[in-house]
Amino acid sequence: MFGNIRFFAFVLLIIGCPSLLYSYGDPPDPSTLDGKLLWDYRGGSEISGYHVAPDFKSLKDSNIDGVFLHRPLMGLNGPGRNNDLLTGVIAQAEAHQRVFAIEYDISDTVKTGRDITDWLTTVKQDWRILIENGLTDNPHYLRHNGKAVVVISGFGLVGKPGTPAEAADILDFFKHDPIYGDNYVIGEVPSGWWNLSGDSKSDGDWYNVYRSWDAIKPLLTGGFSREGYKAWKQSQIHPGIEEARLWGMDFLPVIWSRTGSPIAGKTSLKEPDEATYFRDQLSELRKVGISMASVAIFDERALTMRATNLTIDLGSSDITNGLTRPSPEPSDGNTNSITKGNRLCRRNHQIANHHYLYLRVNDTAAYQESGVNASITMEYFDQGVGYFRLEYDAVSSAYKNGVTVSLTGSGTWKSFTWYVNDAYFGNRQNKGSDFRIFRSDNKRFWIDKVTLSLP
Ligand SMILES: [Ca+2]
Ligand SMILES: [Ca+2]
Repeated sequence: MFGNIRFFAFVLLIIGCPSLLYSYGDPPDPSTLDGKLLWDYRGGSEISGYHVAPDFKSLKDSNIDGVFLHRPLMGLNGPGRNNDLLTGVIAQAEAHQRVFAIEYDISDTVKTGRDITDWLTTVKQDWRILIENGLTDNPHYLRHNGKAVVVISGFGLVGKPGTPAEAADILDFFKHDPIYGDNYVIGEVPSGWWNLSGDSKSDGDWYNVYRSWDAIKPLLTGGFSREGYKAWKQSQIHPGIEEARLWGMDFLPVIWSRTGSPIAGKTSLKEPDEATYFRDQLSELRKVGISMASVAIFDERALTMRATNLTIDLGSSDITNGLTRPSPEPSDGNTNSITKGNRLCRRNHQIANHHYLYLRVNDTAAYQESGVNASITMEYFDQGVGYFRLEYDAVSSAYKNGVTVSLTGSGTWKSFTWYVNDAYFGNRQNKGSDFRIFRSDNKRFWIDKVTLSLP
C-alpha cells in the first residue's frame, strides 16, 4: 500500500542557543528541547527504505541529537513494523547516545480510510501501552520542562480529518490525563494557523485549538523558494511568532532542503547551494530572534549537506577548497613552504615579525553572518613551547580570540579544533581575511591543513 508514496523526513533544529546548536558529538541532554537538532523521522526514505531505523551514527556525525519518530496510525493495534521501528530507534539511540520522542500524524487516516472514532481511540491506546511499557522512562526519551515530548501532526489541515472538538479531546488526553498525561505537546499545524487562512480550515473553533499547544510547529515546507524566504519570513514567520508569544507558546518554524523534494516546481540544488540555502534560512530566523526551528529534508542525502567543509592544504602551491591565503599576505603574517615531519606545509617566514597564518573564507560559503556556528580544525607540528590561538572575525569584533592550544614539544603532527558560535566572516581582518592563527612567543610554526566546517 506504500508503493507509490514518497516518504520524507524532517529535521528539527533548535536555534537561539547557538552554543548548543551543534553539539559536535557530545551526548545530548535528554531533559530539554533547547538547542537540539531532531530529525522528524517519517519511517523511511529513498535511501534507507521503509521501517528501517535511521543510522544514528550518521546522525551523531551530522550533529543531530536524535529523532521525532513518526508513528503511523495504521498497524498500531497489532504487531508489526511500527514496533519494529520503535525497537530499532531505541537501540540506536542507546548505542549512539541520541534522544527520541514520538510523533503521531492524524492525516494518516486519509490514506487508511480509518474512521475518526477509531483513530482517536487508537492513538490514546497506543500511548497508554507505550507508557505502561516504560517508554518515557527510557533515559533517551526526550523531555522538556520536565515533561515527555509528544508531537501531534495534521490537525486543521484542509482536506484532512479531525474536528476542533476531536483535536481538543486528544490534546486534553496528552496534557491532562491523570495517568498518561502531563506531556509537552507540540502541534504541527497548517501555516495559516494564526489567521485561519490558506491551508487551515476556516472554522472559528480552530482558533482556540491552535492556541492550546505547548509549542506550535507550522507546516511551511515548500511554502517559499530560495529567493522568496525573506518575503516568507515577513508574511508567515513574523505574525506566527507574535501570535505564539501572545499565547505563551513556543514557536518552531520550518526551514527545508530541496534535495529530493517531491514538492512540485522546487528543483533540487547542488550541494554547495543546498548548504548555503540552509544557512540563509537559519540566518533569517536568527535575525528575528527565533529560538526554535524545524528543518525539513526529503531524503538522508540532505543530512550531509547541512555541514560544509572548506579546506586548505598548505604547501608550495596550496590545495584550496573554499579557504585561501590572502595574496599578498599581511605584513605580520608572511609564510613560506617547507617540508616538516614528512609533510609539505607552511611556516612563518621570520619568527620575530610574522606571528600569524591568515586565511580567507570564500564569500559564497559565509559572509557577514549573523553569528554562525563554525568549527576550525588546524593540523600543526607540535614543536617548542607556548601556544596557538584562533583570532576570528566575529559579530562583536574583527579579531575575537578563540581558546589557546598549548604546544607540548612532542615532535609530532597534531590537530586541534576550535568551536565558535558567533562567526561573522565579513572580510574585516587584514587583507580581507576572515580568521588568523596566532603563534605565541616569537616562535616558529608549521601548519599543514586547515578545515572550516559550517552548518
Ligand atoms: Ca600540505
Ligand atoms: Ca571572506
